[in-house]
Amino acid sequence: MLELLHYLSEKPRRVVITTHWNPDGDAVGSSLGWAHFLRSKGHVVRVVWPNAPSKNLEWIPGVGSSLCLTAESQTIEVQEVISQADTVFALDYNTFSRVGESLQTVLERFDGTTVLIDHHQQPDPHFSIVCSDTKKGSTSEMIYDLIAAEGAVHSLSSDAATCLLTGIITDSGQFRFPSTQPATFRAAAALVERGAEPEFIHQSLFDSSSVSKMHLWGRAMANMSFQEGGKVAVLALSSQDNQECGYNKGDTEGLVNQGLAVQGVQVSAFFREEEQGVKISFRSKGKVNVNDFSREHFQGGGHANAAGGFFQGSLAQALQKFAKHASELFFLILLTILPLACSPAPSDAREIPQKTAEEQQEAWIQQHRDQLTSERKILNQFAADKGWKPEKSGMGWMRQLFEMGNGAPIQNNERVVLVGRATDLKGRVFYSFPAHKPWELTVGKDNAGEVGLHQALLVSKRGDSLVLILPAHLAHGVAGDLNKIPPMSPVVYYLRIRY
Ligand SMILES: [Mn+2]
Repeated sequence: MLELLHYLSEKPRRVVITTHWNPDGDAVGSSLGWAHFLRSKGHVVRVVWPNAPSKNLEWIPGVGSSLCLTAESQTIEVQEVISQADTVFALDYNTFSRVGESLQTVLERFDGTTVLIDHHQQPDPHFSIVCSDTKKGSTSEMIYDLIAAEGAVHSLSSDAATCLLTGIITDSGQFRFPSTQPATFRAAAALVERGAEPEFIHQSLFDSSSVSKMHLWGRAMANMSFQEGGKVAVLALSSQDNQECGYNKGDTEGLVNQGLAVQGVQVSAFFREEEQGVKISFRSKGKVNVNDFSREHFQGGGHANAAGGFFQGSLAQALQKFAKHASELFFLILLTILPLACSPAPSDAREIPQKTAEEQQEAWIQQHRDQLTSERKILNQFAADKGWKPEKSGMGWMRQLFEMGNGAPIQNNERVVLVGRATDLKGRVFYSFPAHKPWELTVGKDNAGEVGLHQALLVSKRGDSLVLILPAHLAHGVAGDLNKIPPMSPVVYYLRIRY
C-alpha cells in the first residue's frame, strides 16, 4: 500500500483504471471513486470497463461521462488510451483473464506499471504492485483505506464518496456478509460525512426493479428446491423461463441470496441457462467454501462465501452434476477441521503477535485447505498420467475399477480377503500381500487399513480388481503408520478382492 502511495506521489501519472467483465456495484464504485480521487490529485485518468455496467448502476456519478470507456463498444479508443497510459490499475479482479478476451490481449501487451487492488482470492503475482486483501469485503473499502492512509479523506468529493459507499454496500450484501468488520462501518461513516447519502444510494440500487426482474425472481423462487436435508437451496431459470419473462441483463443479480434467506440453508446455488451454457452463482454461510467447490467442478471461483461458475451443457445436466457433488460442500469443512486436531501448535504463533486467536485459526484452516487442494491436484494428475478415469468420492479418495467381479456387494462387518500391494505415488511398495499371503480384514471394523480403504470396499463387489488412491488424510495422515508409511503420504492400493 505504501509502495503504491509513494509511486503516485512521485509525479502526475497517466492512469487507466480497469475492472472485471460485467462490472458490478463494487467494480463501478471502486473504479469511479478511485478515478475521482486521482483526478483531484492531478493525475490524468480514464476508466475502462470491459463491457457496460447494468442499468441499475447508471446513476453512479461518472457513469456515462467522458471519463469512462467501454472496451466492447469503443475498442479503438480503448487501445489508444491504454497505449498512452503509464499506469494501469486492475480493480476488483485478480487476473487479466477476467476482463474478456479482447481487452485481455490489450492489457497483456501493456508494458507500463500495472497495479492490482483487489479482494478476490489467488491474486496474480505478475503485477508491478499488488494490493491484495482477501479479508476485505469490497475493493471500494480497500480504495477508502488507501485514501485514508494518504490522510486525504477530508478531500474526497461527494461524488467519490457516493461511488465508494455504493461499492461497499453492494459487495457487503448491505453490511451483512462475514467480511463486514468494524472498519467497514467506519469507512461508511466517513463516506457519509463526505456527502454520500445512504437513502439515495439504496433507492437507486434496490428500488428500481423492472417488471421482468420481478417475474424472473418470482419464477425462480416458486421453483426453489432443496438438497442435503435442507442445507442447500437450488434456484434455476431455463432459457424458456428467461424468454417468457423477458430477461434483461442484470435482472437476476442478487437472486442467489434469496436461497440463504430460507431457515437452515447454508448454501444457495443459482443456475441460469444461456446460449453457450449455464451460468452459476454460489453463496454460502460460515465455513462452507463455495470457492473451492466451484473451482473443482464448475470452472469458477471467487470468494469462500461467494463464487461464480460455468457449466457447458444444458440446465438439466448442470443440475444433475451439482446434485451429484453437493455433499462435498460439507465434507470439505470436515476435511479442513479434522487435521487441525493433530496439528502441533505452530511455532510462528509467537512471532506474529498481532494475530488474534481467531485469525490464527483462520490461517491454519486456510493452510490445510491449500494443502488439500494441492494434494488433490497431484492425485488427479497421477491418475491422468496413468490414463485412468477414476470415480471420485466426496471424501477425496479415488477408485479405478479394472475388472468387475460377479460376487456380492461388500457389506459392513464382512470378512474380505485382499491380494495386491500398497505403494506410494512413485510405485515404491509399502506393503504387499501376494496370493500366497493375502490380507484379511473385517470391513468397517478392523483397525487394520485406512478409513478410505474401508469406504471404498463398501462400494465394491467380491471379485473386483481395482486401484484405490487415498489422500494422506484418509490413509495415515500426519503421523504415517509408524512403520513403513511415512507421514503425510498418499497411498495407492492395487487390489483384487477374493470371492
Ligand atoms: Mn468486489
